[in-house]
Amino acid sequence: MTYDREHVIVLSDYSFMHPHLIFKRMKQQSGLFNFQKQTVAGLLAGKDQTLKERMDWAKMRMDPTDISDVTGAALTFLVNGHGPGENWTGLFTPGERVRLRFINTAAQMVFDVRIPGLKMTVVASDGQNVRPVEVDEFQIGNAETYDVIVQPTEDKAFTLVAEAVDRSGMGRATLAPRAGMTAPVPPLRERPLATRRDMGMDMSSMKGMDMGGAGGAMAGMDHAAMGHDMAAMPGMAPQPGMAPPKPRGSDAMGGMAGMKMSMRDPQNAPGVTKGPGVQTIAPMPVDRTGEPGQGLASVGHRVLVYKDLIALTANPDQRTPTRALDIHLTGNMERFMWGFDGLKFGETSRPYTFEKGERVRVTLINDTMMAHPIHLHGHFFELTHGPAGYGPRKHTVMVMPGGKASWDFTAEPGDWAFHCHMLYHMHAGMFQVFAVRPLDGGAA
Ligand SMILES: [Cu+2]
Repeated sequence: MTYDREHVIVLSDYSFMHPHLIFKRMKQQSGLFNFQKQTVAGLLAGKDQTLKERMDWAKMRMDPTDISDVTGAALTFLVNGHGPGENWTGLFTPGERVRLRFINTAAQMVFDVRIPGLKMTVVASDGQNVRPVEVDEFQIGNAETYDVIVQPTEDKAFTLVAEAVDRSGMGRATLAPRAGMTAPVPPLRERPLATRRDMGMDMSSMKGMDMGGAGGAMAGMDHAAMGHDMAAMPGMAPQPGMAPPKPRGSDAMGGMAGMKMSMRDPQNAPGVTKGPGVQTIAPMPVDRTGEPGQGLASVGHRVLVYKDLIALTANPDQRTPTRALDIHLTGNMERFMWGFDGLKFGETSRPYTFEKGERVRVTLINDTMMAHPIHLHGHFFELTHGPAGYGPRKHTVMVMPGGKASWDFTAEPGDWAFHCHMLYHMHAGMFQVFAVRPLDGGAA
């Protein structure tokens, strides 16, 4: 798409504390930086969660306000290296089409970006062109990039808001015809709370389903054939309205109201190594790439979702994957342990291995209660939605809690880092190697 000028917008989070000190403190006491815990007054006033919900959370020893583990209490949010008060300003001449190239370089913070009064037309993500899509706001995970075009026609200033996903602060800048101008800065919005959907146990998709009494027709269904294994098979994605998997374990399915699901049932994730690093396993993870990010579900304007992204030109490799691989994102928030498939990077974990040129469908399943921006080096993978051959090509995808995200990729020879792009999660062990062999030249 054509444009008259461009500005690179680098979002970051800065702390005066040394990262090792932040990490140590989180290890000692997760939630330390979460100063937004719910209050008894809030409970009595009927705000936030009900008592029952809160007790459910307490039983799991987790805190639903833990949307982000390092917050504005320890961080300052910067735009192009400038704090909110410094007001970095990008200039424009009214009527110009201005391309803004957003990059989230933050160590830990995810941002929600908007420019009140201006529509943003998204034209690229992770450096790859997409069909233009007009939005009012988008969420940007660590390492993601979005290019948007705006066209301010009036001779006035606009505030560029990069609000921390946990609403603990914001990065702020200005777009204006002349330096020194400002526009109103909106207040921080209400913080999001993690939901049952984030726990991968939302029942709303089951409405209208015939449960047939206690267990009913579902009783005989095999989870392995109905769950993520099936979703990971090319051309076999579950259809809307299709029965979700029957959770295993001792809890019988006694109809909707009495349904219980365990968030610790290992049979819901046979490939995951069980241990202290796995606090929860989403019993019923769903594809959430059509949903706005946490905190953006009801903001009253159009928010970008991954399913809006369609590649502008056809993808170079359109072969059907010959193999499906599930990778679980696992963690223990209490102990600040993070990993893949229950293992942190290191002694007991092994690289994921691929053959050179192999076409593989990877499904990321988030068993934790936080979103993770998962990043693969050396490749662009294609999210699996959209017209055949036009899945958006990306190097980083946010996987929502209790959610899944699938992508196809063509393995390039080498050893490639594969990790959560939140610094402290990666450092804690949410890191692995994609080992693709043979190397060029035939070496093993
Ligand atoms: Cu992470």
